Amino acid sequence: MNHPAPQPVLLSDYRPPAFLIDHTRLHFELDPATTEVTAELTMRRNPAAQATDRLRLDGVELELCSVTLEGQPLSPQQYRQDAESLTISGVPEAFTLRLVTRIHPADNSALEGLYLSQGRLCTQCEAEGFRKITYYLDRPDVMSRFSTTLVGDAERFPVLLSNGNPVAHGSLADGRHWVTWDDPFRKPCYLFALVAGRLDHHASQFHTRSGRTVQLRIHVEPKDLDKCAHAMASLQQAMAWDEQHYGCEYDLDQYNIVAIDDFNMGAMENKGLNIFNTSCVLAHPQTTTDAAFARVAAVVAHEYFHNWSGNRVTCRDWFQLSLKEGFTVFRDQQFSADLGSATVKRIEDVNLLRTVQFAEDSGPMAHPIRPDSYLEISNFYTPTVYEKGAEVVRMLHQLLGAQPFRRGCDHYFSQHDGEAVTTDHFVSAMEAANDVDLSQFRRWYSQAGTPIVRVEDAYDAESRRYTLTISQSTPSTPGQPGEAKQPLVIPLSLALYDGQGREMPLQCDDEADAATTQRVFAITESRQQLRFRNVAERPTPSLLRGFSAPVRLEYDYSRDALRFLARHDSDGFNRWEAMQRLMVLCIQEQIASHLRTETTPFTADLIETVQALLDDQQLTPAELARMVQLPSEAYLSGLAEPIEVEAIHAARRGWQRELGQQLIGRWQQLFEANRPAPPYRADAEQSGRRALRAVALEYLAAADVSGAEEASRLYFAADNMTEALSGLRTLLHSPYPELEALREQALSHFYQRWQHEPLVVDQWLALQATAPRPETLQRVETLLMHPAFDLRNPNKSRALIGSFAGQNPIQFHRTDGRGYRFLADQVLRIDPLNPQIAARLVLPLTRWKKYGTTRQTTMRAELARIAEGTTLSRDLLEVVSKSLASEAV
Ligand code: B3K
Ligand code: ZN
Repeated sequence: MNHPAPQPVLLSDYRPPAFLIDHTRLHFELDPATTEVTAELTMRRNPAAQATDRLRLDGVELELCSVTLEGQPLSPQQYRQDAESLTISGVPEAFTLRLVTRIHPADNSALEGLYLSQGRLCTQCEAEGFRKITYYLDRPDVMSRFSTTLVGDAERFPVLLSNGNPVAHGSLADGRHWVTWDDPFRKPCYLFALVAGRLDHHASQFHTRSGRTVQLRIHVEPKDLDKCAHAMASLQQAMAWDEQHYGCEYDLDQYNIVAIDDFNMGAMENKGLNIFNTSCVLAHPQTTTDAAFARVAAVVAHEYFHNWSGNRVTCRDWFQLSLKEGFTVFRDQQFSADLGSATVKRIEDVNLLRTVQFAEDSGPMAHPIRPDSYLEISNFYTPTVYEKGAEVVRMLHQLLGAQPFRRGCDHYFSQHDGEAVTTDHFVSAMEAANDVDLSQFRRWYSQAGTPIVRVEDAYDAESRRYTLTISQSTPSTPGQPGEAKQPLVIPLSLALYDGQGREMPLQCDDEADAATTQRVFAITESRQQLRFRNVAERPTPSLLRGFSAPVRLEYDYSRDALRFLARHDSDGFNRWEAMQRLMVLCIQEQIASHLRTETTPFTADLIETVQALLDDQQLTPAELARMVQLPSEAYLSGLAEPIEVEAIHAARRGWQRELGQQLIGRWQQLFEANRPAPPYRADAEQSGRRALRAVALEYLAAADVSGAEEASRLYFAADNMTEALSGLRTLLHSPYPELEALREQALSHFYQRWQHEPLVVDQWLALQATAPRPETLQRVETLLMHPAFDLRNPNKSRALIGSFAGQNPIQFHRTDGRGYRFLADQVLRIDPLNPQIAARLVLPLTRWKKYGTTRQTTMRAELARIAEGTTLSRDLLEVVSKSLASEAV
């Protein structure tokens, strides 16, 4: 590669900032072509840092107009400017610095800093976007009080929003108007935001527990005003929930949310002014699926919860990202669990963790939840930092107990309010509030990789003793050889079942009475035993209940034991897990048979167990839907090495057809019986029924062509997006050649009907990109030219390119390598426009090591072709070069 190698940023290089900024006064003359930004910074040396009179400010792609120090204009000889900074030497102890810069929002396609989306100006500053707005100390441990004046054309920008509370406004003679916002809470610049444009809003209020009234507003395009009620209700629920469960109350007079079409991720928690991807805020039964309704509620809550876990207490540096993200994900997971079914929520969260995060952990980008080095921080907003980070917080909750955990949180918030801290401060707060020692637990923050927990058991009928032998190890990850990994504290929640399906009392060797039937044991050694006495018969163990730790559990469950647990385990998650394990075994049997080009009969045990579950009145429709759904190809791939793409696909499909055909009457009956009574509600009860109907429909369509025709009828008759998409997807993904015309008819009907709803068009693109059919790639290539597609819009490129590469294994991994070439071509087109998105989309290629040698070679050749680009962004360079270098690992 012929790039000058960018230098990694290291956690060990952290030094406190040399200067502090007490007050930041910003003045924006807004214009899409050229916006002028005046920043007046009240600064002083940091008494906690080594004294210097050399001030270095961050700034990227800025046109510097003037620099004034203590009222004196500086000449260009008095400062130094390079591509990333402005340095002024000889600054006094305390001073005011005034900087005028110009920026060009309309040309900003990276969607970081100040940019234009559908005629509206908006910002994204986390992690390091503020330096694209003005020169500043762009690091989270510099917290400042912000006052912001926005000036803009009153016609074009009637709404002018920033952080905090509005304190003044006025009009100018030239048709412009202005508003000044003041944020009384000190914050790092990554939480700064502004929005200017034509927006309508949906308004409501919230009365805090101390009696203050907060004005809540969701700002959207006029056409989307009817899609705000769900987000608003979710916000109000989240505000009440955080008061009740964490004692956290909102602190400003206003809470504004703005929906934006062009956004790199889901949403952003800017103080008092959240900016959201439209996909995470708009919801209406006609255009939004149940899953998307749930996502809106979760993301609205997540951003709201950041007001305390992130904004009031923020991160010292970006290595600490999981401090706010892991904790906030844990909080939003708790909130969603409280709102709907805790079991279903846990199943969904664990499914995501095990498919996406475990894959990351076993690939070239594996990193601890607190990374210690990066080239580009944007690449570390990962499932590891977020989802595994949340699991680490959950383990603290599990090990300490709910009340002690809450005491720790109270301590954390009260000790560190207004500060920028580290993950270590969080763990220390838990220790201090509860008088415990969590030093070994801290390894979870620094050690990467998914631990493997191996359990073996022995029963001695004579002495009535049962022994579990537990060993743990963590595989090698880049920079961390397996031999160097240390044992972690692993909370192992378990119960033992007798032959009648009853939980047995847990009486450990060293304890007097058997107090409970479920316990959480803290496993701390590489190898350790748990010994139980007075065990009347050989038990069936229910291990890692509720997925009590983010590990791969290995225990040689017999198929009978799995069937038994799937029927009897009182832990809803482990019931599902037993089914998953049973299905994995059955599918693996078929995979092996495909690889030997033999046929192996489908075993009766799975069919019988599914049938028994379908008859089980105790399960809710939502639980049943998850329990009888086969594990995804992505999950099955994570268990295989090398990944045999075709065999996995065929084996899973084979089982789907078999279960479909064997239980056809039951699927039909479930499909009919679970139609929710109108009107539509996206609540747990109704969406559970629709989920079950969708699963039943998939089995029916796998069984024979009439099921796929049923799917088409559902599509055309549906009065809500959940069922319309369930019908359309099932039809589209079904294998019957005779339905070709029907598929085309349904697809064009869908587009005709929804072409004016961008989020629905995204679904239309994703559906086509994920169809496991040989012609899909050709179709995706054609769709790149469709008027509905826009390479600059992240939702569109994720829907078409991201879904194809990430969710259509059989077509992406085509043996002719065209899937890989397609992805590399698109990544090379996107990188100059939007590096963050390019670095995300490329990820499926970086996992080459998991595949057979032919695929490895082709995938690596495409990565090498990307790496040859001379103007690669730092984002893409980091991901691609780490993947290519992983040869050596
Ligand atoms: N904190 C933001 C993510 C910012 C990503 C910047 N590349 C959203 C969230 O986690 O709430
Ligand atoms: Zn977050």
